[in-house]
Amino acid sequence: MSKLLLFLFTSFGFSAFCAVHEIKMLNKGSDGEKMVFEPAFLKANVGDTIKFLPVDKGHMVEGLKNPGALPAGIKAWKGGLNKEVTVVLEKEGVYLYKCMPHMAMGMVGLVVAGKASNFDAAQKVKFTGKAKMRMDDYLKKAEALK
Ligand SMILES: [Cu+2]
Repeated sequence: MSKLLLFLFTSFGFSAFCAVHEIKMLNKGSDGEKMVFEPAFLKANVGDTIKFLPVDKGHMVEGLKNPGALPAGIKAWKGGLNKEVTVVLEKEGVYLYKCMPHMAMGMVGLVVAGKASNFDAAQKVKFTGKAKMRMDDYLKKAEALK
């Protein structure tokens, strides 16, 4: 009996409550934009897992170290070039990340886990050029989840 319950709990626990989301690192997105994460804006839940997939070569992903770019207590991760990276969304809030080699081409992204509770701080992180244009768009979507 207890084994059965444990089985039900673990299998349902993972499938029903903790989703795995894939974000592709691409030279060209499905909308024709160059050097993108897809999707670059993602709404997920606390406890979910994000898998960054190096579909095209030459990309990497790292969490921004700027104050407020990640929920309090989350350490910025840094993936290697052409490496798959798994990030568990352990805390509620906004997670800002980038591909260092293509930051100037606007290769940035944003995940919200649950509510965008650190939105005001995340909004203060400075971006320039194309990265700013894209991030402003993602932030607008995140603002609705405050
Ligand atoms: Cu890149």
